[in-house]
Amino acid sequence: MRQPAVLVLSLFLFAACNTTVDTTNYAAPDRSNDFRLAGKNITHDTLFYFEDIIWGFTFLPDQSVLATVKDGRLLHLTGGDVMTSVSGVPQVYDNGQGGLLDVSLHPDYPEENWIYLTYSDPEGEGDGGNTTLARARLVEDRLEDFEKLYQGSPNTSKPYHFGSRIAWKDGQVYFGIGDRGDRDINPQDTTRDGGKIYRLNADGSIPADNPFVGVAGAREAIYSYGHRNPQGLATNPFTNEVWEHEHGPRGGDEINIIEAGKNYGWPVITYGINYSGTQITDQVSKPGMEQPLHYWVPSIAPSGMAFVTGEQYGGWEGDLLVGSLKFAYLKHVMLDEGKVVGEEKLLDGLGRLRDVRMGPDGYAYASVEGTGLVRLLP
Ligand SMILES: [Ca+2]
Repeated sequence: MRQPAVLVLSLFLFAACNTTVDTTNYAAPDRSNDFRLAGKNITHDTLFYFEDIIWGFTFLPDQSVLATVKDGRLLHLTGGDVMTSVSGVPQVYDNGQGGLLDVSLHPDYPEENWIYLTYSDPEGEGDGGNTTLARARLVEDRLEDFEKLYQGSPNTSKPYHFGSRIAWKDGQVYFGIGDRGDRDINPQDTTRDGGKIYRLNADGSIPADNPFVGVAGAREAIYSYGHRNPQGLATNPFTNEVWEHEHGPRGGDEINIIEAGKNYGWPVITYGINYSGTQITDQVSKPGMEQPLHYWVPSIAPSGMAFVTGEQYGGWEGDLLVGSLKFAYLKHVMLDEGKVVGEEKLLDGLGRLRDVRMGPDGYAYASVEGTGLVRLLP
């Protein structure tokens, strides 16, 4: 049943709350008087109805929403059910898991009025596509000054594992490219794209202190490697660490804290097995390879990730919200001093949960396939 229009409008009309987190103070939330609101006490309202896949979304300063649709549309949602398709979006390779992927604003937007996008790019070497990070300016629902900042290469027509989310830390942009279905050649080889987290300056240049700068043959944009398919990336506002999650095979989805130059093991070590049930490796650990902070067996197929800020959800500040495609719920991952101490399901059965973000009003928002954009209400 459709919600009253007043609820739909409320997304765009709420008073701006101060949810800015002072990242110069990296203190973890004080849990001394903690109580945690139980997930069963969470409900939602639907702010924008949409059947297709909203892969990513972000809030503009006027509290309207930019949303990517996997098929290549970039939507500007300005209130009610009003949506405008932004023009000037590049052609995407909409195949399998590929398409128009994440969207993010420059952290100093609108002074630095750049919109960042990741997408499966059909241009470049070879058939098929690979993941590109690009930026452009949004001018009256047109993209202008479009620039590609990084393009994974070569293309492949495999429809798997494009990544990718965009995150920011200290003015630099991080994004991921999945292994593109070539686990035996890409993730462990830093001279190849795929199975990596990358770091660039906001203008696309490569930071001089990136870990593989000056290493013969290496792709110097690489920040970490040995990843399978990252579809969650977010900077922890309490610790200033970049957190990632990635799809494992059958079992073995992981949460990792990303550090420069480190090897996260795929496919040499994993807690998962092949979809067919056969073993990939009998190794779950190896010297020189990072252990995940947390892993899921069976797989939840994680998508989207946000740290809870503010006090709307009593006691959840500093916890993680992670979407599950497979089980069609939002997972509340409880953290204490950087460790996972509990999990619970939210919005159970609502739909394949693709992305989750904290909104400027201090509420969490999620994009749900077959439903649209919803807000979590305590
Ligand atoms: Ca791993």
